[in-house]
Amino acid sequence: MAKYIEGDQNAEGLRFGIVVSRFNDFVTSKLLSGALSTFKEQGADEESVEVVRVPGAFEIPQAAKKLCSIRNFDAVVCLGAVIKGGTPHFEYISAETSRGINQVGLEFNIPVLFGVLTTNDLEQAVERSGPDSSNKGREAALAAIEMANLYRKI
Ligand code: INI
Repeated sequence: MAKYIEGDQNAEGLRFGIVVSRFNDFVTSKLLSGALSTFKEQGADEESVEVVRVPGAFEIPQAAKKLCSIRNFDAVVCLGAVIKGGTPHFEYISAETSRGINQVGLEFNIPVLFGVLTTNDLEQAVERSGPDSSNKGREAALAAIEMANLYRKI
């Protein structure tokens, strides 16, 4: 016999922060739409979701850390798009962004979700930011709701 603990996908009464980067805005704005509509569909109040914009993916962990330190969110969703170019720049930005986002969640004991696309090309980014369930902003928002409910139960 064991007791199982897991979160559900009811967002009523939960507070969410979203950090979204402006770089590759034509993709990140769609990730943001996917996350916002998912929070709404799952029952979150509009005023319980706050959106913070930063210049690029590299700045996402910094803003997420600031949010976690001064606001009382149940979860923070990070959204961005790092698209590979011809130089090693992509590797530095994507590695530091993912590492930083993970660190913030562990440091503050708040679910901090990774909705940052790291793709080889624009086509892959577009495929993952469409209006359907493949939208990674939507996926990150659903994971945020589940984790926020899980943290309340543990
Ligand atoms: N920022 C991104 O969010 N995506 C990218 O693809 C990207 N590329 O390719 O350079 C990018 N660079 C900017 C970076 O995130 C910082 O904003 C900048 O270096 C200032 O710190």
